[in-house]
Amino acid sequence: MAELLRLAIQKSGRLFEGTQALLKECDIEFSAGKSSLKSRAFDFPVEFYFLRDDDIPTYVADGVADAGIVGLNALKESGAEVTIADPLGFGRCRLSLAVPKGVAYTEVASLAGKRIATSHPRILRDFLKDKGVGAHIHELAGSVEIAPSIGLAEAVCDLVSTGSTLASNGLIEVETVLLSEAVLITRKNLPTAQQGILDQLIFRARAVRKARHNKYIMLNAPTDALDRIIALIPGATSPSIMPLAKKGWSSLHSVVSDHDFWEVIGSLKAAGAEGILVLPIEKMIA
Ligand code: PRT
Ligand code: ZN
Repeated sequence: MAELLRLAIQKSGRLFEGTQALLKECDIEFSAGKSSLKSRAFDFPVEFYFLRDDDIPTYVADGVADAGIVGLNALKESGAEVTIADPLGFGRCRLSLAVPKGVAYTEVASLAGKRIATSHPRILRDFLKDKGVGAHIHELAGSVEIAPSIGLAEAVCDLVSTGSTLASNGLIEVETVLLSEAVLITRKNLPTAQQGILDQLIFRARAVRKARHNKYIMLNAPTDALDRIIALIPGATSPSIMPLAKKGWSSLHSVVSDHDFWEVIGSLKAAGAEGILVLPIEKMIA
């Protein structure tokens, strides 16, 4: 039987969609019935294990799965000994300390002797130790944000993305403990065959991620304005330039980062570019 990479992913929840979308863009597709625990990818040597996110780091560390996709927060909280092979750029959130509105807070030391509710006790304990602050950690499995209003704690340490959950519970975010995103993890001492499959997966994921952050741009400009325009969009290697039927004009194709995209477009127009077309890129290989 051909070698497979056993990849553990979240069965359902906040990481499932991002995981599936990334894999799809990598041309790795699978079907997952509601009750299935395993599934084989079409056209790629991966077998998926559908698990709860909290279990993924241990499954990988124990070698039951070869690799996994999990939030950095869940990985750190598990303490599992695995290797982070690649950050994946989705599932971004932060683990933050928050206190009720109106409570005096100046620094972490303000929490000395207080009770802090969290579902990330290990990360919080390490953070407080690092800051030299002694506080009581009250571990909760969920609904951490309601702890202060029911008198269970004076502060919380919880995951935040938009901040609306904290706000609607009258809490103010005061400190970032950890920045998190989905990461690809692997077990130690991956056999050569599985390492090869993992490398292909990483290669594809990077090409997809790079493409997401760049756009293909086509524009027309007077040939004598090209030097200024090229300086604005140097492209991956160098822009392509083609003469237009209109004398003294050229067409230029290049790649532009989404980072300062609108500013660059403004500068291109000011430099004489016309008929600017911007297209999404599917894959980008350096
Ligand atoms: O069933 P299973 O155990 O697999 O899932 P789960 O319920 O434990 O986890 P799930 O699906 O909620 O989250 C999985 C992972 O998604 C987390 O470990 C994080 O890495 C990541 N993630 C990203 C988040 C959030 N954003 C997030 N906002 N996980 C949780 N939240 C929660 C947060 O706990 C709070 O209740 O969303 C609320 C805050 O959201 P905002 O937008 O109001 O700030
Ligand atoms: Zn979970």
